[in-house]
Amino acid sequence: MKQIQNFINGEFVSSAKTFEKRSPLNNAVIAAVHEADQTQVDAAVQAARSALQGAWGKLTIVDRVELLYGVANEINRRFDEFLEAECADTGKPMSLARHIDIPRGAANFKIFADIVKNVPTEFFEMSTPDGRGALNYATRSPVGVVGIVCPWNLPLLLMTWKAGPALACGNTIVVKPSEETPQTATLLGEVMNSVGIPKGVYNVVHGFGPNSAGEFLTRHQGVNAITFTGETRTGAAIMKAAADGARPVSLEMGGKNPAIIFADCDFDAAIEGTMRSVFSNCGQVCLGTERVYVERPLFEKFVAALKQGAESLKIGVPNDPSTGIGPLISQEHKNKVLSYYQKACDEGAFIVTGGGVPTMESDLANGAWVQPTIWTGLGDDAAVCREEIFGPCCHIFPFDSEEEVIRRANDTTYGLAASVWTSNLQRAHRVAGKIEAGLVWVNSWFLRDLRTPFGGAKQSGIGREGGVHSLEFYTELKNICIKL
Ligand code: NAD
Ligand code: 6OD
Repeated sequence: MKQIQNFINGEFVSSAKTFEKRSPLNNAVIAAVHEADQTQVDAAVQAARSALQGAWGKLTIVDRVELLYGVANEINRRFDEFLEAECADTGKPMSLARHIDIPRGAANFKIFADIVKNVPTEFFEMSTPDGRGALNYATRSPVGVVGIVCPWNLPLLLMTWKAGPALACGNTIVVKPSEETPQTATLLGEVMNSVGIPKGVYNVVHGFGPNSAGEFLTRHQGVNAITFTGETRTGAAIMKAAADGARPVSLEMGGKNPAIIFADCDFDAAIEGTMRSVFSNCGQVCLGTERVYVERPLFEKFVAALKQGAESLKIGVPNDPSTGIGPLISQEHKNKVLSYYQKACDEGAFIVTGGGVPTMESDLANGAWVQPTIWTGLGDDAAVCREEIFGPCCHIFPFDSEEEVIRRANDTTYGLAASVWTSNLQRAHRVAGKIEAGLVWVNSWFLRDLRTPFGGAKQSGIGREGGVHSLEFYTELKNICIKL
């Protein structure tokens, strides 16, 4: 049985207790994961503190970013190992992970190293009563030991999206990967050692949330700042833990994202983009679309085309190049998604397509498979139209006016992302400006430039990361005033 250990102070470390990692493809146990106890989390935080005060803290920015370029290169050199590990844990199509997850894992180190190396500083000259003046300039120092708590949907991408900038800014980190996806964070430990990142800079503790490594880490007073991606409910619990010691948090949380399709859109592009935003990664993307609003004259044509797209997706295993959609992450998540499929029926939805479990070959029969699903006919208040499902499904509504669709799109406790499809430039600006979300795509979806701010409005997030916004979280700014 494959053993997935913790990575503490540059060493792979076993725990007294292990838990099973099961394959989403067939529910078979694929690894034993070592669950860090309180003592091991203490050791990881202590190792991170020592590295901060030792070798890592003493490096110049130039030397530090060179090491991080090395990490990016080494991920690319060991690309296939990361790909296999990520697809084994998640069941996602290799074609997807090859183009999104693993390249972004490397890019998150390279791009934030570039940003940190090139960021300018503030400088103000001031006059003083004695006429001699003073100079002010701001410096950035690391915040210290950063705790990173991660979800399972894009494991390497989302962990390195935080590890990259945190390390580039000179911090040391303790990562708690999702219990569902322990492998790539652990493999990254080998990379850190092989490129010469000092011991204790990067640590990984495995386990669950409450009364396990997640809670031990976020409650730990040796952790100076906590960055989290996951469900809104969990983010709220982490915020409470961080209040003890008044420690800063960055929270990237859930969404119930709208797509707004105007009748003047490029139809094929809108279908292609909406297909990706609903079904990519089996619908397990926080930025994905679960509510689709289509201007009435286009409604029936759009529903028919999305149905055809959904039915043409091949449900299959990661290494089949024709696979368009894999399984959900786990049996537990499958049960949750299927409970929403049932709720849609109970609430009287019209099932355009899907709504159940596909028939799979016998060796895959126990996997976390569900059908891509589209509903129409429900009101805005139905549970499947208000609550985040995080599965390959959406509800499509008709709308009649711009004002109406903006109001309905904003009628949610979430505010992560939206996409707007129109060929009218003025309308694009107007609607994008009024949508209550951290991110609005016009005529696209998941186009990411890592220099831009990323995060959620309302209950989808607290704070922004990306570009200099990451630097705001991962550094302490200090103003130095020199009297001349
Ligand atoms: P989750 O909140 O269940 O778990 C996330 C992580 O938190 C896991 O590592 C888990 O072990 C840990 N955790 C759980 N309870 C904890 C506690 N009390 N204290 C400390 N740690 C705890 O989320 P998930 O199911 O892994 O991921 C899916 C969710 O993540 C969805 O809601 C999705 O929208 C959200 N998400 C958001 C973004 C974003 O950028 N906004 C990105 C990806 C996923
Ligand atoms: O692209 C990113 O940086 C990012 N944080 C994506 C989040 C996807 C959510 O599932």
